[in-house]
Amino acid sequence: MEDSLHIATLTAEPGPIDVDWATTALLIIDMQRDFMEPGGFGETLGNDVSQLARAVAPIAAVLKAARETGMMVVHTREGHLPDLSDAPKAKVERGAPSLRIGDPGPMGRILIRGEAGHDIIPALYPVEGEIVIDKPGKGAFYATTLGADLKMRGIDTLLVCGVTTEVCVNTTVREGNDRGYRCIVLADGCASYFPEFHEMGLKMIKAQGGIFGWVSNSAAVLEAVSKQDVLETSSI
Ligand code: TIU
Repeated sequence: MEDSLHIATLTAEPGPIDVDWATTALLIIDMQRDFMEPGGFGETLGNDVSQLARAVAPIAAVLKAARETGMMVVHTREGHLPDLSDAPKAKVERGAPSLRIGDPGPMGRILIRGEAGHDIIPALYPVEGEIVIDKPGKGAFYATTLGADLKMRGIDTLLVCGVTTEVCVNTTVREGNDRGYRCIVLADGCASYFPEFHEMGLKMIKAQGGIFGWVSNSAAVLEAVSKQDVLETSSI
């Protein structure tokens, strides 16, 4: 009976999904200054970083609700060790960026752990008790403890948001789906440097009956959380 108090139905595509907040984690992907702000990795690749700002407020709202609900919260950061020993040559030498991974930039060395640019933006900064996963790849499961951390907490469902939709969010959702997690992507909590890739990235997840997972949004999560509060109040 106690368990049922955590359960809510979330409006999503391709269809509604029942979620139990006790076995759900909010997974916030790479909301780092290196992707969000001028002078970081994202801009060195030639991108307009202002395209990503729209995801911040929806994520902040869901993060607040998750903290109030007691949901597990995980933040990820893409980046590499200062000696680049975990950075594949093929990644460092890719393309023709204005600055390469490890080069000194206005926010410190590009995409290097411990540098200002590598850290999470102040609006979404982790608080004590939240897990921060440092990942060398695009997916959050590859070469990290994320799988073990989720297993320890009995998590089976992931609310996924962050940047960018078609790169690190999609890669993580595909990894999570293959590992048996129900992945629910929050459309307005994700963003891409390319609006058309954002749209297609979401479509790819929910197509074919939800081939990789579900697509929902921040308002649906807030509504589901508020209904759970009513349920708990009325049961006292
Ligand atoms: N370039 C791009 O769109 N994304 C990345 O390199 N990493 C993440 O998505 N975090």
